[in-house]
Amino acid sequence: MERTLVLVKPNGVARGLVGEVVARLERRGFEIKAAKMLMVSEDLASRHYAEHVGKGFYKDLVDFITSGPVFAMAVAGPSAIQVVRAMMGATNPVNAAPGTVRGDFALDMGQNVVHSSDGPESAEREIGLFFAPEELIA
Ligand code: IDP
Ligand code: MG
Repeated sequence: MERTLVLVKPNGVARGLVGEVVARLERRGFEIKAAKMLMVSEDLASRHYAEHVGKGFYKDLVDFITSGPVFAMAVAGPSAIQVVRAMMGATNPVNAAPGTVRGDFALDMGQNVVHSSDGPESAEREIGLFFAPEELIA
């Protein structure tokens, strides 16, 4: 059993894709251990995207993730990190396979609809950024 953080980014929320993403995760068999709609603050954005500070696209990344409501989930299941990333598709949606979220709903790298954690340390770190311990189902 492994946990990962999934975000439906502001364009995904605005386009009404929260249910689509939740449905795919539930159908696959994952459990949702926490979920909420929130506005990401500049502070939370800079912590969440700390690894990207200094990159050319960093400002656009923070501007985008803080631009509107985000739907955050802690998702649990076998090999959740790897399997959920596969379900979300390649970072650049142009390369994302059909059948993935990005491959079905995105074309723009900067606005690629969803986030999911890329490893065990980042998953636990990111879940801790978005959820207080008492918000998580055991
Ligand atoms: P990931 O979301 O697939 O884990 P990361 O490399 O962690 O990809 O990058 C975080 C986010 O930053 C991506 O989802 C994408 O929206 C954006 N991003 C990454 N690389 C670029 C780029 O070269 N140009 C513009 N945006 C980028
Ligand atoms: Mg990443």
